[in-house]
Amino acid sequence: MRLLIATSNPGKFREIKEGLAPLGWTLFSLLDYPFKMPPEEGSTFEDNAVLKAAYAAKHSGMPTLADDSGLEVLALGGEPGVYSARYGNKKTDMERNVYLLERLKGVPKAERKAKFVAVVVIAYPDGYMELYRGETEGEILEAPRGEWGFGYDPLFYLPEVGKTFAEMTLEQKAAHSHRGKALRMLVDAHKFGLPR
Ligand code: ITT
Repeated sequence: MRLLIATSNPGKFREIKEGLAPLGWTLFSLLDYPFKMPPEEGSTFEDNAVLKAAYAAKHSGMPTLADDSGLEVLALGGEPGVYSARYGNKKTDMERNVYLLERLKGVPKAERKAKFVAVVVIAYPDGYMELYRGETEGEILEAPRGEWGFGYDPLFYLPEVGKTFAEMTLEQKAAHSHRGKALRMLVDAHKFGLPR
């Protein structure tokens, strides 16, 4: 299958490409179809993933995958959630990480639980859609650790692995991550046949 990956986030693109590799599909990016994506106005990850995938499928005429994802921090009532990419109106990953640490100042380790969520949607030009959701629970550290990944990865710690996402290889992150889980569901559905 030929599939457009409608994301402008290079970190996500790399992980999606890796996750879909077992299917052997031909992947395209927004560099191949340079149209402007719509504003993400939904109040859930599902709403935004559907909005992005359906819009890009309509404008490209191709089956299109979109990923809407984010971090939910328990002590902050689920913030930043769907606002993860623009938390505190900060422009860079580094600034958003600093802002998150400020918001969590004084919150003890036991209360720094957080969850990453990824919703991956494939929209087809005829309106058919598939939706997959993956979640991973962890803790927000008091200082960043690790060089890899993107976004909040240096602050997101998995106690069972003893590493942040930013200290993991691409393969190790995929084995544990919200996005890895959603993509494995997609791959299995396509390997074993979708009811369509
Ligand atoms: P597209 O909409 O173009 O795909 P985006 O980065 O704006 O790119 P989202 O609106 O889904 O995508 O925002 C997701 C944000 O959540 C992302 O910018 C990161 O800050 C954070 N995030 C999501 N998955 C992550 C991951 O695996 N590791 C670290 N941060 C992640």
